[in-house]
Amino acid sequence: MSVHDLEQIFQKKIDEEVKIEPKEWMPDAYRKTNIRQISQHAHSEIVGMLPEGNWISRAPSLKRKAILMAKVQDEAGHGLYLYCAAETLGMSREQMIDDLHSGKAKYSSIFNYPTLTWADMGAIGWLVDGAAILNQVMLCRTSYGPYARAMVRICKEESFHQRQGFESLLVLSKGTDEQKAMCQDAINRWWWPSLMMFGPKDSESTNSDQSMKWKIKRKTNDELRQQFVDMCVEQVKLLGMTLPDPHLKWNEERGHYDFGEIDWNEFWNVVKGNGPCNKQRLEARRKAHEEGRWVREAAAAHAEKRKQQPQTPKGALAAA
Ligand code: BYC
Repeated sequence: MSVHDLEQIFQKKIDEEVKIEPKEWMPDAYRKTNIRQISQHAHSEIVGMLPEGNWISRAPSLKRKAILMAKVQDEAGHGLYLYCAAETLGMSREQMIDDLHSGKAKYSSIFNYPTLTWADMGAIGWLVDGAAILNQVMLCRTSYGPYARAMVRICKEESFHQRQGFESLLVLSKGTDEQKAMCQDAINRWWWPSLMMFGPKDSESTNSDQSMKWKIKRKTNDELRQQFVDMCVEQVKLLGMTLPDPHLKWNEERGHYDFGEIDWNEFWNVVKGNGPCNKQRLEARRKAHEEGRWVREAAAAHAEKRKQQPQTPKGALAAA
C-alpha cells in the first residue's frame, strides 16, 4: 500500500471519530505533533508544581495546607500520565526530561510568574486551572487514544482544583480590607498571563490548522480564550472583584465579551525563556532531578536483582 493510501485511511478514521492507537500507522508529522504537545503538557504539570509548592509550608491553616498538598500531588500524577502517553509514541522519558532541562522543550508560559502572596493560590486555582480545564475538556476528545484517556481523569481532578481556588478567593473577598486588597491584587497579576495560556492568536498559531484537521485540537486558541473571558466576567461578579481590563464590554452582535489587547511581546519573551522566573524554574527542576539520581539508581539496581533471582513457584508463599 502506498503512503498516499495509508494517509487516506488515516484521515478517514479521524473524520469518523475513530481513535488512533499507538501501534497503528500514522503520518510522521502527526506523531511528532503529538509528542511535542503531550510532552509540553507533561512538563507544564511538573513545572506547575513549583509556584504552588512554594506556599505549602506557609498555608494559613491545616485545612488549606492539606488541600494544597493534595493539589500539588495531583499535578505530579498528571505529569506522569502524560509522560506515559507520550512514551507510547516512541520517545523515551529520559529524552523528554533532558529536553526540558536543556531548555529545548517548552512548557506553559504561566508557570514563569512568581507567587507573591497566599491569594495567588486562589487565583491560580480559579484562573490557571480554569483556563486549563477549558482547554483540557476539549482534549478529552482529541484523536490520539492514550492522550484522550489521560485527559478524562485529569479533567476530573482539575475541576476540583478550580473550585477550591474559587472558594479560597471567595473567603478572602469577604475578609478584612487587607484580605480583599490581596485578593484583587492576585487577580490583577494573574489575569493577563492566564489569557496567554491559550497560546498565540489564531493568525499566528503555527500548528493550529493542521492540528484541527487531525482533531488533535478541537477548538482554536482564540475560541477557547473567548470562552474563558465570557466565563470569568460572570464569575468575578460573585467575588465582588474586578478584572483588570477597561476594554471588557458585552458585544451584542458577537454574543461575547470584547476584551483588550494582550501584550504579545510579553508572551513571546516568556516563551523564549526570559520571563520573571524561567531560570529559577529550570534550575529547581534540574536540582530535583540530580538529587533524585540515587533513588533512580537504587530502584534500577533492585529491579535488576529481582530479575536475576529465581521466580518463587506459585503458591509457595501461601504454603509457607
Ligand atoms: N506557553 O501553534 P501554537 C495545568 C507555543 S498545565 C508556552 O498555537 P499549539 C496546570 C507552542 O508550543 C496546562 N508555549 O501551538 C498545572 C508552539 O511552539 P512550537 C498546560 C506556548 O501547540 C499545574 C508555539 O507557541 N496545558 O493545567 O497548537 C498547576 C505556537 O503556538 C504557549 C497544556 O499544555 C504557552 N502558553 O497550541 C495548575 C494543554 N502557547 O513547539 C495547572 C495542551 C503556545 O511549535 N496543549 N506555545 O515551537 C495545547 O492545547 C496546545 O499546545 C496550546 C498551544 C493550546 C497550549
